[in-house]
Amino acid sequence: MKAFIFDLDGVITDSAEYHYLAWKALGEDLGIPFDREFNETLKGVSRTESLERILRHGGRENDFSLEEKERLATKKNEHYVSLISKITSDDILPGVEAFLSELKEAGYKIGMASASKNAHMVTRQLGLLHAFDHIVDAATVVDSKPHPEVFLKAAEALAVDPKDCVGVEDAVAGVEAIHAAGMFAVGIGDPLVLNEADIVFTDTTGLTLDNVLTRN
Ligand code: B16
Ligand code: MG
Repeated sequence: MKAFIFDLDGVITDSAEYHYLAWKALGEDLGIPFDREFNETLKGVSRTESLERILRHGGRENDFSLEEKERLATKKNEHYVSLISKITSDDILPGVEAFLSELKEAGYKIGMASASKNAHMVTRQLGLLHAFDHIVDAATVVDSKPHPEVFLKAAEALAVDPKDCVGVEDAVAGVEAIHAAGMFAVGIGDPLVLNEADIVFTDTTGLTLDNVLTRN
Protein backbone atom coordinates (compact mmCIF):
# COMPACT_ATOMS: atom_id res chain seq x y z
CA MET A 1 0.00 0.00 0.00
CA LYS A 2 1.25 3.47 -0.90
CA ALA A 3 -1.64 5.82 -0.17
CA PHE A 4 -4.61 6.28 2.11
CA ILE A 5 -7.65 8.15 0.81
CA PHE A 6 -10.14 9.35 3.39
CA ASP A 7 -13.76 10.29 3.21
CA LEU A 8 -14.45 13.45 5.25
CA ASP A 9 -17.91 13.42 6.78
CA GLY A 10 -18.17 10.67 9.40
CA VAL A 11 -14.49 9.68 9.13
CA ILE A 12 -12.36 12.77 9.84
CA THR A 13 -15.09 14.64 11.71
CA ASP A 14 -18.67 13.98 12.68
CA SER A 15 -20.15 16.45 10.21
CA ALA A 16 -22.40 13.54 9.18
CA GLU A 17 -24.38 14.47 12.31
CA TYR A 18 -24.79 18.08 11.09
CA HIS A 19 -25.91 16.88 7.64
CA TYR A 20 -28.49 14.75 9.47
CA LEU A 21 -29.74 17.66 11.61
CA ALA A 22 -30.01 20.01 8.62
CA TRP A 23 -31.82 17.47 6.38
CA LYS A 24 -34.09 16.48 9.26
CA ALA A 25 -35.11 20.12 9.83
CA LEU A 26 -35.85 20.55 6.11
CA GLY A 27 -37.77 17.25 6.05
CA GLU A 28 -39.90 18.38 8.98
CA ASP A 29 -40.68 21.69 7.19
CA LEU A 30 -41.91 19.62 4.24
CA GLY A 31 -43.94 17.19 6.39
CA ILE A 32 -41.41 14.39 5.78
CA PRO A 33 -40.11 13.29 9.16
CA PHE A 34 -37.34 10.68 9.11
CA ASP A 35 -35.08 8.85 11.52
CA ARG A 36 -31.40 7.89 11.73
CA GLU A 37 -32.03 4.60 9.97
CA PHE A 38 -33.29 6.41 6.84
CA ASN A 39 -30.42 8.89 7.25
CA GLU A 40 -27.94 6.01 6.74
CA THR A 41 -29.12 5.88 3.12
CA LEU A 42 -28.11 9.56 2.66
CA LYS A 43 -24.53 9.24 3.91
CA GLY A 44 -21.96 9.83 1.18
CA VAL A 45 -24.76 10.74 -1.27
CA SER A 46 -24.62 14.14 -3.03
CA ARG A 47 -26.77 17.08 -1.94
CA THR A 48 -29.17 16.90 -4.92
CA GLU A 49 -29.54 13.13 -4.77
CA SER A 50 -30.11 13.30 -0.98
CA LEU A 51 -32.98 15.74 -1.53
CA GLU A 52 -34.49 13.46 -4.20
CA ARG A 53 -34.33 10.51 -1.79
CA ILE A 54 -36.00 12.49 1.00
CA LEU A 55 -38.81 13.67 -1.31
CA ARG A 56 -39.33 10.08 -2.54
CA HIS A 57 -39.34 8.85 1.07
CA GLY A 58 -42.23 11.24 1.78
CA GLY A 59 -44.06 10.53 -1.48
CA ARG A 60 -43.48 14.16 -2.57
CA GLU A 61 -41.12 13.51 -5.49
CA ASN A 62 -43.45 15.22 -8.01
CA ASP A 63 -44.43 18.21 -5.87
CA PHE A 64 -41.56 20.61 -6.66
CA SER A 65 -40.10 22.27 -9.73
CA LEU A 66 -36.37 22.20 -10.41
CA GLU A 67 -36.01 25.78 -9.10
CA GLU A 68 -37.95 24.93 -5.93
CA LYS A 69 -35.71 21.93 -5.37
CA GLU A 70 -32.63 24.11 -5.83
CA ARG A 71 -34.04 26.51 -3.21
CA LEU A 72 -34.66 23.61 -0.81
CA ALA A 73 -31.12 22.29 -1.28
CA THR A 74 -29.70 25.80 -0.74
CA LYS A 75 -31.77 26.21 2.42
CA LYS A 76 -30.41 22.92 3.79
CA ASN A 77 -26.86 23.92 2.88
CA GLU A 78 -27.16 27.32 4.60
CA HIS A 79 -28.36 25.58 7.75
CA TYR A 80 -25.54 23.00 7.48
CA VAL A 81 -22.88 25.70 6.92
CA SER A 82 -24.14 27.63 9.95
CA LEU A 83 -23.91 24.46 12.08
CA ILE A 84 -20.38 23.62 10.94
CA SER A 85 -19.10 27.20 11.13
CA LYS A 86 -18.57 26.55 14.83
CA ILE A 87 -16.39 23.45 14.47
CA THR A 88 -12.70 23.53 15.44
CA SER A 89 -9.82 21.04 15.76
CA ASP A 90 -11.63 19.77 18.89
CA ASP A 91 -14.12 18.20 16.46
CA ILE A 92 -11.58 15.93 14.77
CA LEU A 93 -12.64 12.38 15.57
CA PRO A 94 -10.49 10.55 18.17
CA GLY A 95 -7.38 8.85 16.81
CA VAL A 96 -7.54 10.59 13.43
CA GLU A 97 -4.74 13.14 13.97
CA ALA A 98 -2.44 10.45 15.38
CA PHE A 99 -3.22 8.17 12.42
CA LEU A 100 -2.55 10.95 9.87
CA SER A 101 0.81 11.68 11.55
CA GLU A 102 1.68 7.98 11.64
CA LEU A 103 0.94 7.69 7.90
CA LYS A 104 2.96 10.80 7.05
CA GLU A 105 5.96 9.59 9.05
CA ALA A 106 5.77 6.19 7.36
CA GLY A 107 5.85 7.92 3.94
CA TYR A 108 2.30 7.20 2.73
CA LYS A 109 0.54 9.68 0.45
CA ILE A 110 -2.64 11.03 2.03
CA GLY A 111 -5.71 12.07 0.06
CA MET A 112 -9.33 13.01 0.63
CA ALA A 113 -12.31 11.90 -1.47
CA SER A 114 -15.43 13.70 -0.32
CA ALA A 115 -18.89 13.98 -1.84
CA SER A 116 -19.23 17.33 -0.07
CA LYS A 117 -18.89 20.68 -1.83
CA ASN A 118 -17.95 22.02 1.62
CA ALA A 119 -14.96 19.67 2.04
CA HIS A 120 -12.22 22.34 1.82
CA MET A 121 -14.08 24.64 4.19
CA VAL A 122 -14.66 21.88 6.77
CA THR A 123 -11.04 20.70 6.55
CA ARG A 124 -9.80 24.28 6.99
CA GLN A 125 -12.06 24.76 10.04
CA LEU A 126 -10.54 21.61 11.54
CA GLY A 127 -7.02 22.96 10.93
CA LEU A 128 -6.18 19.91 8.80
CA LEU A 129 -5.60 21.36 5.32
CA HIS A 130 -1.81 20.77 5.69
CA ALA A 131 -2.36 17.07 6.53
CA PHE A 132 -3.61 16.14 3.03
CA ASP A 133 -1.47 15.91 -0.09
CA HIS A 134 -4.62 16.33 -2.19
CA ILE A 135 -8.34 16.90 -1.60
CA VAL A 136 -10.96 15.94 -4.20
CA ASP A 137 -14.41 17.31 -3.44
CA ALA A 138 -17.80 17.22 -5.14
CA ALA A 139 -17.13 20.44 -7.06
CA THR A 140 -14.75 18.66 -9.46
CA VAL A 141 -16.60 15.35 -9.75
CA VAL A 142 -19.35 14.43 -12.23
CA ASP A 143 -20.53 11.08 -10.83
CA SER A 144 -21.22 10.77 -7.10
CA LYS A 145 -20.46 7.78 -4.86
CA PRO A 146 -21.09 4.81 -5.29
CA HIS A 147 -19.40 5.73 -8.61
CA PRO A 148 -15.61 5.41 -8.11
CA GLU A 149 -14.73 8.75 -9.78
CA VAL A 150 -13.90 10.72 -6.62
CA PHE A 151 -11.53 7.98 -5.34
CA LEU A 152 -9.95 7.48 -8.77
CA LYS A 153 -9.33 11.24 -9.11
CA ALA A 154 -7.67 11.30 -5.68
CA ALA A 155 -5.41 8.34 -6.61
CA GLU A 156 -4.49 10.03 -9.89
CA ALA A 157 -3.65 13.31 -8.14
CA LEU A 158 -1.46 11.39 -5.67
CA ALA A 159 0.14 9.52 -8.62
CA VAL A 160 -0.58 6.15 -6.99
CA ASP A 161 -2.12 3.10 -8.67
CA PRO A 162 -5.64 2.52 -7.24
CA LYS A 163 -4.73 -1.05 -6.29
CA ASP A 164 -2.06 0.40 -3.94
CA CYS A 165 -4.61 2.63 -2.18
CA VAL A 166 -6.65 2.10 0.95
CA GLY A 167 -9.98 3.96 1.07
CA VAL A 168 -11.58 4.83 4.42
CA GLU A 169 -15.36 5.38 4.54
CA ASP A 170 -18.33 5.52 6.92
CA ALA A 171 -20.99 5.16 4.18
CA VAL A 172 -22.29 2.14 2.30
CA ALA A 173 -22.17 4.13 -0.97
CA GLY A 174 -18.57 5.09 -0.16
CA VAL A 175 -17.43 1.51 0.47
CA GLU A 176 -19.01 0.57 -2.85
CA ALA A 177 -17.12 3.44 -4.55
CA ILE A 178 -13.80 2.29 -3.01
CA HIS A 179 -14.28 -1.24 -4.29
CA ALA A 180 -15.40 -0.03 -7.71
CA ALA A 181 -12.12 1.94 -7.82
CA GLY A 182 -10.21 -1.30 -7.14
CA MET A 183 -9.02 -0.20 -3.69
CA PHE A 184 -8.95 -1.87 -0.28
CA ALA A 185 -11.91 -0.67 1.82
CA VAL A 186 -11.76 0.24 5.50
CA GLY A 187 -15.19 0.92 7.00
CA ILE A 188 -15.84 3.06 10.07
CA GLY A 189 -19.13 2.26 11.78
CA ASP A 190 -21.52 -0.62 12.26
CA PRO A 191 -20.06 -3.87 10.81
CA LEU A 192 -23.58 -5.04 9.95
CA VAL A 193 -24.23 -1.92 7.88
CA LEU A 194 -20.74 -1.81 6.31
CA ASN A 195 -20.57 -5.55 5.69
CA GLU A 196 -19.05 -5.08 2.21
CA ALA A 197 -15.90 -3.42 3.60
CA ASP A 198 -12.65 -5.43 3.84
CA ILE A 199 -12.17 -4.38 7.48
CA VAL A 200 -14.54 -2.47 9.74
CA PHE A 201 -13.62 -0.51 12.87
CA THR A 202 -16.57 0.53 14.98
CA ASP A 203 -14.97 3.95 15.43
CA THR A 204 -11.88 5.93 14.43
CA THR A 205 -9.87 4.87 17.50
CA GLY A 206 -9.24 1.56 15.69
CA LEU A 207 -7.28 3.38 12.97
CA THR A 208 -3.60 2.46 13.33
CA LEU A 209 -1.23 1.29 10.63
CA ASP A 210 -0.74 -2.02 12.45
CA ASN A 211 -4.48 -2.69 12.63
CA VAL A 212 -4.96 -2.00 8.93
CA LEU A 213 -1.88 -3.75 7.57
CA THR A 214 -2.21 -6.93 9.62
CA ARG A 215 -5.76 -7.41 8.30
CA ASN A 216 -4.88 -6.50 4.70
P1 B16 B 1 -22.59 18.96 0.65
P2 B16 B 1 -18.56 12.70 2.43
C1 B16 B 1 -20.99 13.71 1.91
O1 B16 B 1 -19.67 13.87 2.33
C2 B16 B 1 -21.93 13.43 3.06
O2 B16 B 1 -21.66 12.16 3.61
C3 B16 B 1 -23.34 13.47 2.57
O3 B16 B 1 -24.24 13.23 3.65
C4 B16 B 1 -23.62 14.84 1.94
O4 B16 B 1 -24.95 14.93 1.46
C5 B16 B 1 -22.63 15.05 0.80
O5 B16 B 1 -21.32 14.97 1.31
C6 B16 B 1 -22.82 16.38 0.11
O6 B16 B 1 -22.40 17.41 0.97
O7 B16 B 1 -24.04 19.25 0.75
O8 B16 B 1 -21.75 19.62 1.74
O9 B16 B 1 -22.02 19.21 -0.73
O10 B16 B 1 -19.06 11.73 3.48
O11 B16 B 1 -18.41 12.09 1.05
O12 B16 B 1 -17.32 13.46 2.88
MG1 MG C 1 -18.90 10.01 4.93
